[in-house]
Amino acid sequence: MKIEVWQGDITTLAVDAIVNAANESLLGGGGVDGAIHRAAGPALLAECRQLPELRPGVRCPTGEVVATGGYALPARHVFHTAGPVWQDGQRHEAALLANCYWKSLQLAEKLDLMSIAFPAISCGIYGYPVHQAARIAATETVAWQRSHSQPRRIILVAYNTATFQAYQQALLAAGQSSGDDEAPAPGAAFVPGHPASASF
Ligand code: AR6
Repeated sequence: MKIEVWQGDITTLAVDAIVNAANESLLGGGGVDGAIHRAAGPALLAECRQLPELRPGVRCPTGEVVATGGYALPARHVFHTAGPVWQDGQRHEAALLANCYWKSLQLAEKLDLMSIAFPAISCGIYGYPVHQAARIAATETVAWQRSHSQPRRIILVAYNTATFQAYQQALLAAGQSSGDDEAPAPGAAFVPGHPASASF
């Protein structure tokens, strides 16, 4: 298998887990977080409110991951992670962003999940430069897939064409060649015929 890149709305994906680019409070927000809460329905926020606060207002420290149900989403689980706010690149942003990916994959393996989809964590409101973030997403997911058998399907979701292209470049740089060298896994057609769908 290769890391897949898909352009579109992550809330439509029927995968075992979608990752939410949340904030430390886990009480919702804009961007993909807002879209996920709208699509999941109010039960998602109710579960998030029940999660313990580690410090006042912090249910998920930056770089960590917390799982909830998916409720009205086609995905079974939502993995909420808080990406770093981009400052100047000197505040451990890269290591924290790498943790978001790696710890989500560890949690997926622990929960025995087969498929996971990531949005471009930190690349919207949090201002992370897209090409740098794409390099981290590609490096972490390719390294994971080389050393683990599960989750078998790892999908990087781009909401726009620039992010889609950044992922393609970053996956090539991470050593994943383009081209279709393997048949898709059974049940892989979660978005049949989507024009911007690509499998690497
Ligand atoms: N499907 C896939 N990707 C999406 C979707 C969608 N429906 N909507 C947006 N994106 P952002 P962040 C892309 O801002 O930078 C929230 O308020 C978007 O184009 O959602 O980590 C949280 O509560 C971008 O590429 O997340 C936090 O406070 C990427 O998702 C804060 O924003 C991430 O953009 C987190 O900021």
